[in-house]
Amino acid sequence: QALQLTLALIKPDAVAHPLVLEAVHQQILSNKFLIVRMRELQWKKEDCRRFYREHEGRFFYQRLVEFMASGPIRAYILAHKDAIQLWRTLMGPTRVFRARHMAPDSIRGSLGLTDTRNTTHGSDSVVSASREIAAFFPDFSEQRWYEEEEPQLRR
Ligand code: DAT
Ligand code: MG
Repeated sequence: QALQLTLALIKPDAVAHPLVLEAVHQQILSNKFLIVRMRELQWKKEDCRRFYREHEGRFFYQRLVEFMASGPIRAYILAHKDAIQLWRTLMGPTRVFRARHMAPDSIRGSLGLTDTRNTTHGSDSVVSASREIAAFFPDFSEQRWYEEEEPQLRR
């Protein structure tokens, strides 16, 4: 089966709490994602604005930017069959009320704090995965990975 790449983030609310960080990491491992790259970093507000530019003008945009720049985040490039959809399903709905009620066992349903402080991010399409992987891992060549690594990893 062909593998797909996605970008996953563990947001500042979750990185700040070792048990929460570990719980999210365990979800990645137990669902048999391949961790292609992983790094921790702290973003400046300007980086957050660029990353979330599609939400510019929304009422939560400023809050979101401040939150994402408020502490360290952990970024992963993950590989799996249908990685983008699988990771989004594991995360659960964006908003905490919906997550807790509709997907209580999901990452956001069990660990999310508020609509903004919702533990994780996942790319929502192949196009955004490419853009987001490049934003966090500028030295990583997605094309090279699909051509040279993926054929050896799939099974
Ligand atoms: P997702 O992170 O599920 O892709 P999104 O792209 O619509 O959701 O929004 C990006 C982030 O913005 C989201 O993870 C948290 C914040 N956000 C979205 N909707 C919000 C709302 N109604 N109130 C507060 N924060 C919100
Ligand atoms: Mg989104």
